[in-house]
Amino acid sequence: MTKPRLWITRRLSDATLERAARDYDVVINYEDEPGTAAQIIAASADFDAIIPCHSEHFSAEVVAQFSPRLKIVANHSVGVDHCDLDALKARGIAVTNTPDVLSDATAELAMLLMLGAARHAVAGDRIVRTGAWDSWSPAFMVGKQVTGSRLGIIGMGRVGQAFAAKARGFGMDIHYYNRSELPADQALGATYHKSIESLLSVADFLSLHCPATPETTDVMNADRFALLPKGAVVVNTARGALVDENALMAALDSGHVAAAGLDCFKVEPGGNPAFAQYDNIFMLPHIGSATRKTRDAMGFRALDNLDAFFAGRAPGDLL
Ligand code: 8YV
Repeated sequence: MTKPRLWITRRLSDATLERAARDYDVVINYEDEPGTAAQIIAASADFDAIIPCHSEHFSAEVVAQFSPRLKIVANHSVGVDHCDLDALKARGIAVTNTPDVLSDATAELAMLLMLGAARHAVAGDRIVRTGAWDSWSPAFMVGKQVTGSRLGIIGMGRVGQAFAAKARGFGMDIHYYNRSELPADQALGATYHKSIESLLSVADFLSLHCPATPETTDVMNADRFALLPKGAVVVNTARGALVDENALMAALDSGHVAAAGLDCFKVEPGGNPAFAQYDNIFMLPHIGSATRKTRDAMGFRALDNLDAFFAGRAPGDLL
């Protein structure tokens, strides 16, 4: 039987690429540049399947130019805001993602950002690294204590719950907003808020874990930042689209928000150059899921979805 033809748009983990080469007639983009619209459109004529990352954009305009060969887009990501799902479905193309396997890695990074933002990681690192550390005082680099503080989580899905589990280890009092209240065995004592506004009023620390959709664009805007307790710390490991970046800077300028930890930005790659002047923004370049273990698991999950599809079964992560 001829193997399905597969395009892997980026350099995935070695184990993933080896397994893909064993089971598929695969073309791998070892150059690792993001796939352009023209490449994606051309691939729809040459391949039965694509494993893309969030760096390849399947907009309605791109999908409208597809040839009929492409049958499945098996994303190597949990977020699918780079895909116009309606347009893909309308053409009968199956779409899958990779939930679960990246929850812990992303939650670990959220914890790093929360702690780093709360405790002056950017300024502290620089002052030691540059040899500018020439004094000490009890009032020096005093931060905000995480232990015992109230944590607000927007989006209590898999990653939100994984972050809550880690935050419980820090003795945090966990509150959340979600489209629906979780059953007790998942909420594990976390307090449900029916509105984002109610959640924000208690969020000494706020962490965003919801998908980017038209409804969640700029979910943290000027009005919402104003509802946080003074001195709150904001963490975003989800998507840059969730935060009005000018409103965040205004809240930092006024001191209403004390610090932020960001792994995601409106513009990626690159981020927001205006953030560079803020020592109280601890930034990382969208590496929430970037651990060896998780990269292998994401690649294998995408391949599991493809295997099921080409064996005539419904992929486990069919959207
Ligand atoms: C990845 C992500 O960096 O899964 C997601 O939605 O944003 C990250 O895990 C990326 O999408 C890998 O393809």
